Amino acid sequence: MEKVCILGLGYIGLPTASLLAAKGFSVHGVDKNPKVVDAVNKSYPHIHEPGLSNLLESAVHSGNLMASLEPVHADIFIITVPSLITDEHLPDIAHIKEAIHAIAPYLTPGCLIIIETTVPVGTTEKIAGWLSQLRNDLIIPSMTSTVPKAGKEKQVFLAHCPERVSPGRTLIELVENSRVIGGIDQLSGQKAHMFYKRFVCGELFITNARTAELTKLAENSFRDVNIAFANELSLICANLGINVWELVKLANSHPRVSILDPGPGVGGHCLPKDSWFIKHAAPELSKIIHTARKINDCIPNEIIVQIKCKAACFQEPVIACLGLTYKSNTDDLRESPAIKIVKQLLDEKVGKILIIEPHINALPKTLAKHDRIKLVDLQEGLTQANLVVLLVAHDTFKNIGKNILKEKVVVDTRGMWL
Ligand code: SAJ
Repeated sequence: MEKVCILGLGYIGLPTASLLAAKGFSVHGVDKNPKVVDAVNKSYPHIHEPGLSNLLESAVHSGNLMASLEPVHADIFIITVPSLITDEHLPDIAHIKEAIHAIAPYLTPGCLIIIETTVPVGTTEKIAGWLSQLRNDLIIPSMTSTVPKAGKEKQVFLAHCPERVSPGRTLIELVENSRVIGGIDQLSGQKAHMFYKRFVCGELFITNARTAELTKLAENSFRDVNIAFANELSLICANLGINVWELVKLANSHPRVSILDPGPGVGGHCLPKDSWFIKHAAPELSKIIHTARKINDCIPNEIIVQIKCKAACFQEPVIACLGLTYKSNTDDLRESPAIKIVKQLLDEKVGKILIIEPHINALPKTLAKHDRIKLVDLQEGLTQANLVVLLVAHDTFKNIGKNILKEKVVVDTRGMWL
C-alpha cells in the first residue's frame, strides 16, 4: 500500500486525504493546528463540504487515514497549505516554505513531492532550490539540467499540480476535473501522472512546472476579468437606467457571448489573490488583469452607496442582509464581499442590521462585536426589516414571496428576484 503524506488539512487537503484513503492509499494528514488534527482523528470534518462527513468517517474507521502535527516517511508528499498575499498585494509563500522544511527530513530517494497550492510563477524551482540545500544527500531535479545517470538512485521527484475544484463540489471535481501536471523535469511529470491516474477520471495534461503555475493563475484571472466585465456593465447600466440582468440575459442569447453574473464583489480564498500573483510577475504587462482586479475590489463600495441611498428613505432603517458567505450555498466566509459591506454599514452606523445566513450558527468576530447587528432567521428578518439587501444567492432565498418583497425597499445585488 502506497503511503501519502498530506500537509495542510483545509478545504483541499482534507477532502483529498479522505478521498485517497477511500481509494486504498495509506494517508497521513498533517496540520499545525492541533484542533484540526484532533477533529480529523475523531472523524469530525472541521469544514463543510457535501459528502465529506461520510467519506472522512469511513476513511478514519478503515485505518487508512490518520492525522498528526508532524510528517512521516512517505512515498508521496502533497502540499496543500495556503499561499497568501500581503497587505501590499505581494505574494507570501511562507506556509509553503515551512511545509517544505517540515517534510525535508522525511524524504527518501524515489519519493514524489507534489505542490497543489496555487503559487507564483517560479515557486516550484524555488522549492527545488530549498530542497537541494536542506538535503544535499539527495538529487533534486531542476528545470534546466538533467539528472546524471549516477545520481538516479538518489533522486526525488517534484511537480506542481494545482487543484482546480470549486468549493461545494470538491469531492466530485477532485475526481472528474481534468488536471494540469507540471513536472520540474520530465520524469517528475510522468511520476505525478501515474499517481493522479489512479483516482482522477478527467484528462491529465503533462507540462513543465512554470507553465502549470501560470496556467492555474490564468484560469482564475480569466474568471476575475470576466466577472469584472459583468460588474463594470452593472455600473454602466445603473448610470444609464438599464436593468443589467435583462441586458446580460439578452446579450447571452448571442451564440458567442457568455457574460458572467454581476454581484457585490469577488470573494473566496483564490480569485481576489491570484491576479496579484500575475501582476507581481509581470507588472507592466498585466494591464487588463490589474484593472479588472481593481474594479472587482471597488464593487462592495458601490453597493454600500446604493444601500445608504435607499436607507436614507427611512428614519430608522432596519436592514435585512440576506447572505454573508463568499458565494451561494456554502458556509465559507473567506474574503466575503458581503462581510465587507456589512462591516462598513456598521462602522458608518447605517441603521440596524439583521443578518440572515442559514449556513452559519454565529456571526464572525469582526461583526459580532457591534451592538446593532443580530443573526436572525429568514422570517424574523423579513418581518422586522424595511430594507432588504440580497448579498448571496442561496437557494433558500429563491422562494421568498414577491408579495413580501413588494412591501419592502429592496437591493438585489445578485439579480435573483428581478
Ligand atoms: N462571482 C460573481 N459572478 C460570477 C461568478 C462568481 O460575482 O458570475 C463571484 C462569487 O460570488 C464569489 C467569487 O466570484 O464571490 C468567486 O467564486 P467562483 O465560483 O468564481 O470561484 P471560487 O473562488 O469558488 O473557485 C475558483 C475556481 N476557479 C475557476 O472557476 C477558474 C475553482 O475552479 C478553483 O479551484 C478555485 O478558484 C481555486 O481554489 O483556485
